[in-house]
Amino acid sequence: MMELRQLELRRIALDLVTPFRTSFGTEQRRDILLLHVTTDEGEGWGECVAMAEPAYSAEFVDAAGLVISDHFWPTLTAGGRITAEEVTARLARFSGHPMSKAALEAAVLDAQLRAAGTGLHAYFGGGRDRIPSGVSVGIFDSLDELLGQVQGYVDDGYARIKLKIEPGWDIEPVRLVRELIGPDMGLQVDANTAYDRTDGEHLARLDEYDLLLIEQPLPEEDILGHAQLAKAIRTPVCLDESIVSLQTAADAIELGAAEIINIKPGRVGGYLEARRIHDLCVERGVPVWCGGMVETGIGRAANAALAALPGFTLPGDISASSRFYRRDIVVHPITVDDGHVRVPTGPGMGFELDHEFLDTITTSSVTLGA
Ligand code: NPQ
Ligand code: MG
Repeated sequence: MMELRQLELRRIALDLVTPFRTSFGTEQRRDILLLHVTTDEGEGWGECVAMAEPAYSAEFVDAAGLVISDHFWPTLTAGGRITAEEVTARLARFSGHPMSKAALEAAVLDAQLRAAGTGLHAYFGGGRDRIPSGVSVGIFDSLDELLGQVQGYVDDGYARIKLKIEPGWDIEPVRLVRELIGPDMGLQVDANTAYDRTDGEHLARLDEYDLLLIEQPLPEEDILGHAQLAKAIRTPVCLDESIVSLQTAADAIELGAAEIINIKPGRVGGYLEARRIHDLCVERGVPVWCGGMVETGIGRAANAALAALPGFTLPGDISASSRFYRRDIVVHPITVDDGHVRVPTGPGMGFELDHEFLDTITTSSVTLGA
């Protein structure tokens, strides 16, 4: 049990190495909220994956800062000493905001694990020390640009390619990339909810390219539509935006809408709920993989520790830090070697901050007392 003493809300700005275009927008400069908690047993850091705009989900970074400082932190500290395992329950009276709750739980868990001299990898029961790494490839103005990027990632040794698709940018990019990478390399697509129920026949045309999965083709609330599509096409249907909790995962599986699940700790309210969803999927025989939200080295290290669990049988979006950033905020950024990422086993969430660089890209810092 720890006594929460202080919370720093720090905003940083980081440019992406290349613009990252998806069906919901183009990201170039990241505005990221980091949480730095001070307890009577030590400090911890957590990363909030909410984007600057409520485009991927309803959360956005300004709102995350507000709901954490005005609602979540006062409630967490009012309840006295706490463990990381109790954070979700203590915030349960507040609806929604899973990415904000997850960032708080992660910061407290980081402090707790560091105080105990152990790491997230061990906390989750150890498991693999290296995991297969996939890469998410955006939408481009030309097919040549796309093929050039994909060839670069193949040369980097990634184990699997994921292509962002949208109406008008789907069949042809997939056909050409399959041709480029050959029949044996893992290939999948992510629509980020860009299609609707009338697109079933069109999406069935992707079946001939032997895709691992099609991710979130329909709007997040259209669970029945995904179940109908799963029956209509051969390519397995994977859910991302629709899965915001253990309950929504269980229901989607029961309804036949999720043949595979992309687990993102921030989207489901934290690493502990992510672990619960993993365990449910193992029980139900549903393959899972760890999704990404273009995290810095803080979230990337923790995601790798989660993805070492046995049920993560498909390559995740835990790419090398260099896929997105020229320089990361951790001393040992995640790298890809022969298609795999080494799982950090260090104390806490497994990262060591580069404070000097972090201070140079900090755009604001507010500290709240208990
Ligand atoms: C997905 N992630 O799987 C998300 C979408 C996404 C790696 O494709 C900044 C922050 C830019 C989060 C772009 C990947 C982002 C982002 C795309 C998330 O649906
Ligand atoms: Mg996705």
